[in-house]
Amino acid sequence: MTNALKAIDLQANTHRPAPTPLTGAEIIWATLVGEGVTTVFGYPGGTILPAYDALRKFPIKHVLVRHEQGAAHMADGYARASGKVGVAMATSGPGSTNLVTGIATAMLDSIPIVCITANVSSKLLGTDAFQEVDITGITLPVTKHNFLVNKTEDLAPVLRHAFQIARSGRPGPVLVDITKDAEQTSAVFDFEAAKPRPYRPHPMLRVTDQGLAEAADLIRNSKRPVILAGHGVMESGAMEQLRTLAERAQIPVGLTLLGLGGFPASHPLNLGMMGMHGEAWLNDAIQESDLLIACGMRFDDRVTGKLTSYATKARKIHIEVDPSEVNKNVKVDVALVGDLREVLEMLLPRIGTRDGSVWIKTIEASKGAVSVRDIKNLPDSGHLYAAHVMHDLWRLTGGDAIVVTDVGQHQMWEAQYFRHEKPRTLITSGGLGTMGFALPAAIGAKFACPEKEVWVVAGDGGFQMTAAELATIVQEKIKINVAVINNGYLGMVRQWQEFFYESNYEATPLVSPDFVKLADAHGIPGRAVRTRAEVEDAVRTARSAKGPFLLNFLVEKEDSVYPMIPAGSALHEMIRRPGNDPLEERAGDE
Ligand SMILES: Cc1cc2nc3c(=O)[nH]c(=O)nc-3n(C[C@H](O)[C@H](O)[C@H](O)COP(=O)(O)OP(=O)(O)OC[C@H]3O[C@@H](n4cnc5c(N)ncnc54)[C@H](O)[C@@H]3O)c2cc1C
Ligand SMILES: Cc1ncc(C[n+]2csc(CCOP(=O)(O)OP(=O)(O)O)c2C)c(N)n1
Ligand SMILES: [Mg+2]
Repeated sequence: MTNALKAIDLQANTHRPAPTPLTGAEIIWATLVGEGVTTVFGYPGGTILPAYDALRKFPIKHVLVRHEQGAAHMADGYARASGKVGVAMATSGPGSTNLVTGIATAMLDSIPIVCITANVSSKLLGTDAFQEVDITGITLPVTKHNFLVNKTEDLAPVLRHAFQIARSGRPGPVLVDITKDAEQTSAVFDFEAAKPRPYRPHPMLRVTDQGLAEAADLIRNSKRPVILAGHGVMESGAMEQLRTLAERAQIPVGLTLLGLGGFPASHPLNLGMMGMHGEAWLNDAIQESDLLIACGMRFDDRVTGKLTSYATKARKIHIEVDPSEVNKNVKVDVALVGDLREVLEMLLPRIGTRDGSVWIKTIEASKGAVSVRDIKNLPDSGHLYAAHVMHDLWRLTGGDAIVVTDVGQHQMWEAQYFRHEKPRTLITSGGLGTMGFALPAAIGAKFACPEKEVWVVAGDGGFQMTAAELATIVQEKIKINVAVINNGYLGMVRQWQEFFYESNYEATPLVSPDFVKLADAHGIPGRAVRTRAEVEDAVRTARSAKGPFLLNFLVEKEDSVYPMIPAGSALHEMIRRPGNDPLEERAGDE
């Protein structure tokens, strides 16, 4: 057994082994092992070679990506699917700058990842040496924190601190940049001694008795309450507590895009997604509400529309872990600043049963005919709509799959028509809205949950941004199904051009390769799907294939996502689907 592996034994923690001298390169891996990391996503190069050279001594799986952006998205997808910290690695210069979009994507959605980059040797720093960039400077605004390490003895404490920062409080990405000489020289490795000081919550994190009492009073006296549940439900693991609150007080629940799956789609109190492309009845209910209970959501502009006319009749309770989010976009009456699950556990004993039936019936009535129309029963017009594809994908997988979407119209149709029952089954870039996210993030999700069925749902535009990662799927021999929603356009931008720029389709018609042939070039089977009648068999074939499978859905080219609140308009000022269209805005249940 090498010294390095002996050092890893200390994970067992049964006794404290003697501190061991290791090279910096070995310390990186030994610390990752100690932190419980089993998989990293990365791409090598000159300055990070010492670390790659030491990798063979450690029980860590390295996934070779095709572009470092893919490594960051894979780490992100791994974190979103598992709730653990994802890890990406890159070399100096272009390797590290290629990570930036992936880091910003994780930052905007509060995802815990640690990115390890190498830099030139410390004596060359600041000399414009070959492949030198100031990656800590570049990523300062898009990381929760970052470090530059140029001393081997600092490596273990800094890396351990990085993991603590990434996963504590409001999670987020942390970057650790390591000079080449710090990888090459040796120091004593003592995992236990490198433990960071215990995480101390922000001093403003406090939930007072008075705050809890005020919140309970508001809930008791409210006639038209709505719970707004967000991504924080998943991040704090508060699904049960949220459900108890909703059921006990009979309060309907609306979800943000990133909150989907935090409350079961089939639950009678679930009103679906709120906001720009959310359910009309939910947006109307928010505008009519007298009490909003925001749980782990940050009142994003896609959610509120025009702030001055947002839910003006409602008092507001905000349960949120990051004090800087409170009163940022929407002024609230009661702020309970802390971890959502803990706060709900403190609040629930004060919540009694309520009769919410009048308000719930009012909302039900506002759904009108839309809620009872079943998309499957609409006559087949010969056209294939993305909505059909999403609905069938949900039906045929029994909703029991992880769906990783890209960004655009297909992302919104997925949110509307695939009904997520469980947390962490929708993985999507919400805050940055990063095209190219889906394929690499799905690879990360599959490594996190190898037993789960994983589907990529991507547009023809975004898929081309990171399609090179098909080769990673093949090299790693993993089973992922890919659904390209191919409308021949950068569809979401085309929709904005149609609505707001007099249908001037500048730079949005898109010529694509034959995606089935592209898959074939990678050794991945595929099929083009042109009609609704073919969807079911195609999905079944993809699911039953042993390896990855690609479906190229050639859908209606100029369909739009409805409803839509134009940017800057009030929540109730929705553009609705024009009448007599073959598709209703929303499908009802089966
Ligand atoms: C094309 C496009 C269209 C979109 N349209 C819509 C739309 O129609 N509707 C919609 O909802 N979104 C839409 N989005 C997504 C939108 O931009 C935001 O990403 C999303 O609304 C944010 O949801 P969130 O606030 O729940 O999650 P986040 O942005 O992740 O915020 C989570 C909040 O929870 C807090 N939190 C984290 N952990 C905890 C914890 N343990 N305890 C308590 N609080 C915690 C965080 O501090 C943060 O404030 C769209 C995105 C795109 C790309
Ligand atoms: C990296 C990046 N560049 C540009 C955009 C702006 N944008 C948002 S949606 C979209 C169109 C996406 O087209 P496609 O992938 O074909 O999906 P569709 O909307 O057609 O479903 C564009 C260009 C973005 N979100 N991300
Ligand atoms: Mg498209």
